[in-house]
Amino acid sequence: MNPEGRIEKLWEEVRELGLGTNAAQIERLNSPPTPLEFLRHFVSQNKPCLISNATHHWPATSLWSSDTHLLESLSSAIVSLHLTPTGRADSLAPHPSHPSSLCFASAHVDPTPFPLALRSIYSSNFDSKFVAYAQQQNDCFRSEYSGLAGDCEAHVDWATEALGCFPEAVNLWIGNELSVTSFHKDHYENLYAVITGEKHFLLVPPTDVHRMYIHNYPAAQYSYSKDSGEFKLELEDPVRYVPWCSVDPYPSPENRDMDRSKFPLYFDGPKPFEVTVKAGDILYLPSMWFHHVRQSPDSRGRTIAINYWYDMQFDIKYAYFNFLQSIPHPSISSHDLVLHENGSVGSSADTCICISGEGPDTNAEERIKVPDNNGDSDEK
Ligand SMILES: O=C(O)CCC(=O)C(=O)O
Repeated sequence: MNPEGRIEKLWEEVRELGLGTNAAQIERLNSPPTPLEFLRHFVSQNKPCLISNATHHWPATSLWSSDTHLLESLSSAIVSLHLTPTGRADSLAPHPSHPSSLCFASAHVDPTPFPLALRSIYSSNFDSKFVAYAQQQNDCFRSEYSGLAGDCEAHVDWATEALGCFPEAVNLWIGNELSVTSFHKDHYENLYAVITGEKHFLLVPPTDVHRMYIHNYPAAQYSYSKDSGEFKLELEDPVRYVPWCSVDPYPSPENRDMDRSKFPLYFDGPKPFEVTVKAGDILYLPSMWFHHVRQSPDSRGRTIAINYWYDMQFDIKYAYFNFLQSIPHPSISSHDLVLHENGSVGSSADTCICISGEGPDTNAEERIKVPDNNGDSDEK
């Protein structure tokens, strides 16, 4: 079998043997598992699951259904509001000086009184000057949103017991349907709970890393001027490269054909696992799984979620993943032109070599939200 066929066989076998399914569905549980079940059937197998009826005992499920309690509890809180022109933060955007190539664009982060932040999220629409998403990730629930501490559990007890540690970070996410999170992976075990509205995840196992076309992109940041109501996208100085997934699973109609031909391993390969997380559900999103996230708001126009990041084990699975990622896929060549550090334009494959010296940086393409103890780079 040629190397291409062997990698494809791996995608197939992981679905058949590891995940027990070829259908693009993950396992569903009607109530929380015991710590032992969770550890045996899901964490140790790096296998996602969706748990219904997982948060009905949390005060947040009733208290956050209107804004009254949120506004009272956070009346004097200053929160980090992320502003972008389109709702796509931490995603690829046209390079500011070479629009035919791409850069990795981060949001303008605006420290904002919570009542104003909520109003800005409500007023984000196709015609507004910006799309606002409260998506600060550095453990924001326990800092910026500490006024809501009593509304959700401090940790997910069955996960804490299974994983043998408390969460490293707890984050709150408030947005509307315009905010989309692009494909990436994290070095955390993620317990993701939706309180109101719905989140739509696409999940791709770590073994499919070649299908995500990870390349190094120069990092850039939006800055928003309240006076002019305009955004400027500027490259970081000195230049910093961020390895990021190139695939947009929902390309616009005008880009569809081009994207399908640029990323055939993704579009012609196995379907991603699709899961909608509803109010009351918790998604277990295992470490290293690639995920893309969209959202549908509740009747008031908001989606609110909280997630718990637990440290992952840097074990043999992690070592295998790094090994797999270091193997070039024979069919991935120089489709994408990206900018070299010296300003010349070259192939993305070249760029990886020219930046890291050792092929793609296997530790850097996830969004690192908290200072961590594992020696990974801090991208945000
Ligand atoms: O909810 C979102 O927009 C993104 C969530 C996410 O990427 C994560 O929990 O790692």
